[in-house]
Amino acid sequence: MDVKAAVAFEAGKPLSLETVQLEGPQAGEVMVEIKATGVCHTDAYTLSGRDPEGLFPAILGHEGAGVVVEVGADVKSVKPGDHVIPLYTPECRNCKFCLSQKTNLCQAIRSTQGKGLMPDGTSRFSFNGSMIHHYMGTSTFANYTVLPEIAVAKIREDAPFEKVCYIGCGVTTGVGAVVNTAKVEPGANVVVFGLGGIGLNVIQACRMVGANKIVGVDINPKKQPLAEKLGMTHFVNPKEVESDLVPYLVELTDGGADYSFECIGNVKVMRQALECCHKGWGESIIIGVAGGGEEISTRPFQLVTGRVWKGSAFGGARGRTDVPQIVDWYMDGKINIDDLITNVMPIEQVNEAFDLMHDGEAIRTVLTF
Ligand code: NAD
Ligand code: DAO
Ligand code: ZN
Repeated sequence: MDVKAAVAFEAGKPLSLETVQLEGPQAGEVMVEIKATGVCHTDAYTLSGRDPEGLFPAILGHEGAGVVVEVGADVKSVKPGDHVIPLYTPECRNCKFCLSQKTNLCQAIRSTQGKGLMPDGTSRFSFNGSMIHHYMGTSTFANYTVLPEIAVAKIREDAPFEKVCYIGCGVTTGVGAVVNTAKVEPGANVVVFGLGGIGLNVIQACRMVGANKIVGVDINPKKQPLAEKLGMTHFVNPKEVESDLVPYLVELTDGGADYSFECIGNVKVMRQALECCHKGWGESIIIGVAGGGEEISTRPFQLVTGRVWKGSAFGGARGRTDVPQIVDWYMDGKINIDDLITNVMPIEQVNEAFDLMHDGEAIRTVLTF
């Protein structure tokens, strides 16, 4: 069938709105009508050509929400009409990783997803007879897409698509890092580095679980008001701290953070995030994705004396299990998504959405179909 899609033909070039062809779902796959999709830094990173794993031509987008319109043979967990959020981290519940219960990094379709293909090694998208790659297994910059059944989370039908699409990446990444990876407990003191689309979700999850001091660190003072609305208790602009930042944060958190979160992707900040943690038990969670080839460093004695360095992908969330719960938290008013969606525009304005993100003004822009 013909579908409308924003196609990334080449790295570094604007997306091109085209009518492309989409084949129906094969066994174990579903076709989803995408109703809304967020635009995230990872899409921009791949489009820029800096992503060593980026493939072109491709249909980008990994933060969507929509409705199942068709299912292939053997699909049991969803049916046409179900509302779903696509998952770039699937949950097969059957691979070694899923069965371990120690990680959310399901590997069932890892190799083909990384090659921009469906599990059978082919693409469902084409343009004038030539293959177009899938992206992150989701390709939500199209009004219809095909995904493996294990890569969709079924959600309640009263949740608005143009809000809950953000749960497909940013919200779950930030909230999940707090509740799944760090397991922040009531009364904990936390420091959050970077108050963008991820860090603000870390902040609001820390408030939700009852953290005590929630310190936000950002070089952009414009981030302060919204971060405060979401639960930040103290704002620190490193450019305005006259002493060294790490001892300043240790002092502010009564001996160090119980938990810190790096939500920028800057390896120097990752070190600060570890070293501002409390001696003996403080845990630092790396969420930000650093540039290819970059390395982190600290003195090993930081770890010998009890600080812990961890990472978190998609908030440690097992998508089919945990995403519906996060949708409920939004619908119950426990987390705020509305204030984080700063712009909504039709897919035709996709390139403007990228410009807004680069300006640093928008937290999240959502595209509708
Ligand atoms: P963003 O650009 O919206 O936010 C980054 C914030 O960091 C901005 O407010 C900026 O002012 C601030 N900042 C930049 N340099 C700083 C510094 N030196 N000190 C303090 N603050 C600084 O980005 P985002 O969408 O929130 O994403 C953050 C990171 O998370 C990115 O690296 C992204 O790739 C990554 N990410 C990770 C996952 C995951 O699963 N681990 C998922 C999605 C995104
Ligand atoms: O190796 O199993 C794997 C895949 C890991 C993917 C983790 C994604 C981490 C965050 C990337 C940014 C997503 C928007
Ligand atoms: Zn699995």
